[in-house]
Amino acid sequence: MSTATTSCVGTYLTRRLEELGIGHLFSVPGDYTSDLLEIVDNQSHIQRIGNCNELNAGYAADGYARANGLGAVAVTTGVGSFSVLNAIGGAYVEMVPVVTIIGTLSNVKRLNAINAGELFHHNTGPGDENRLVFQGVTVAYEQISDPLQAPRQIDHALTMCISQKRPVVIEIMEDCYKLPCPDPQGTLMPTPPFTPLEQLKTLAPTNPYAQAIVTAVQGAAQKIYTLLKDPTKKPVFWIGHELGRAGLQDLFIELLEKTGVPFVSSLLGKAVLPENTPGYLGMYDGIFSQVKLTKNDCIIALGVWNTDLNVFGEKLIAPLGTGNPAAVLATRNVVKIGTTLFPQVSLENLLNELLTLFHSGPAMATQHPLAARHPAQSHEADQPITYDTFFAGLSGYLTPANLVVADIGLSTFGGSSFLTINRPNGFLAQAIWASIGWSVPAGLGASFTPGVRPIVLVGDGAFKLTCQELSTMVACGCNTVVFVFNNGVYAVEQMLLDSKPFQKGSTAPFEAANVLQHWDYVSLMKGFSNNDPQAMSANVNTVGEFQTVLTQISEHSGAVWLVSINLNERDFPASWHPFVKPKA
Ligand SMILES: Cc1ncc(C[n+]2csc(CCOP(=O)(O)OP(=O)(O)O)c2C)c(N)n1
Ligand SMILES: [Mg+2]
Repeated sequence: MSTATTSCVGTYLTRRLEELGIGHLFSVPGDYTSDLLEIVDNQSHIQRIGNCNELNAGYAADGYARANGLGAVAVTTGVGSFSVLNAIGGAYVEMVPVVTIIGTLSNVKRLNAINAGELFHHNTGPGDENRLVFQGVTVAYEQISDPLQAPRQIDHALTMCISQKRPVVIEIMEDCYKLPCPDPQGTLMPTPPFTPLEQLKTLAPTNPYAQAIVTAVQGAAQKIYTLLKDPTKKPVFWIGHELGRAGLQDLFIELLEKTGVPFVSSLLGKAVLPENTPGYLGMYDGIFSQVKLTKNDCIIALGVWNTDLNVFGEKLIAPLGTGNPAAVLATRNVVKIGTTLFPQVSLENLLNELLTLFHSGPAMATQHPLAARHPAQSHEADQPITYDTFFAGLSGYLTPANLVVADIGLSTFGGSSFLTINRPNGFLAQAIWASIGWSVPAGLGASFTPGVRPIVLVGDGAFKLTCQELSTMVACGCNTVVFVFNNGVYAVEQMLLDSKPFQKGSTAPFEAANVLQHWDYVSLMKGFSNNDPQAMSANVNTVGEFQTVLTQISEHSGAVWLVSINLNERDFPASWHPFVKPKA
């Protein structure tokens, strides 16, 4: 029997990535990684994308993963890996599956470092520095030095990534990429981080642990069922991004149809379901909300994470022991109802059990009249552009082919709730980790989704961190549209410090640390693209100019656009009004 294989460590990895749907690898070369990039270019179907720096490559892999299911980035050790860390921290916290490949010292060099004290470039020592740095932000870390063990290690890391939906690192010694190894065997499949309900029910008669989980799932479902059936409670669903990450939208839609109960989204869960879904009332994001909810409402939160930015300025979810008996929080495999906790209850098992309860009876009538949302307002063409007129204009322009990628700034909070997004998972924001500058590279990553034209919304301060990826967009023939909110300040920081400069008629100065150097965005685009005709840019000062630019963006559908939305530095989205009050 022949034992010949056609794989080496590098092709094994690229084949596995291809099987999992990776068509693009974000990267910056380095001598510890170059052999791998050569293999990607010459022996795989993966398109290598050359980024301007490793942080951007990491954000791009994150945006790619949010839009396509899995992302990958390859960097060199130390100088590259330490730069990509911020992006991987965000992916870990927000449950985005990203594979980071780090090229490191060969075994021989490592032994020289240990035995002869030789210090190699990009290294802090001979040891395990990457593992130490990444251990808090990965669910698997594999260090490959033996090609015969590489298949097992690669398969383990990738399986963890697609199962836990969180980042992993595969560190490969520089002399390993081209060494022969066994060919891939079988297909990698995710293993869910919980046991499916049907299986638990089969095990339950003889397995007390399974029985305890079934009891918890059934107890939680029964309590929620009772609340949903009681029209005096006026229940409302509040959905979060966990519903989208776990792909449970269809189950939730079935529940909506069975119950007739309306729903709101969280900021993180915005557009998990298309926002024209019957029963959608709008976004609830704390003090910015158009939809008002209180602690006393019968809120059934499904997959909502209790984060400070998700419920900005309000505490809707009371601590255990003080809760509203009709408030439900089902998230991270625990269900909390009033003062009772039901552990080990995954969202999927809960939804399935609830649907079983509802299947026996007829669908309930719609319980709430649906709210009319954001009535359209007309604006004069010569009116100066503001956050509010921008969002009103963009909302009317978006189609399901657009994916909105929003950075952290005044516009994310409140402003984005004025956008109606009818594409499922059509709104991406890094709204927990909240690292400014994420959106431009993440928009690059999302641009490789077939049939999608991403619209990036970014403040001028955030833009300055990572804007070089505009040039990568041009190099890759993307048609991304980037709107920069050019207000010349770190407005959010000023709001949080002291909102006085934003009060009506105020002439109070901004804190010096929050004032930005102005940029010429039209010239910048010319420089970044080397005057490529497919790189377009414009200034927008009025509502009329905005409408004109939107028309041009549609006409030049293959071009990358950078549009400067020139705002008064004291402007803010109307939803910030509750925040703009004298400092106590
Ligand atoms: C990497 C990083 N550095 C600093 C911050 C703190 N920060 C949060 S918002 C913000 C200002 C953003 O300014 P800009 O992009 O101009 O948006 P605006 O506030 O003007 O809407 C800063 C500095 C952060 N979140 N991330
Ligand atoms: Mg700004």
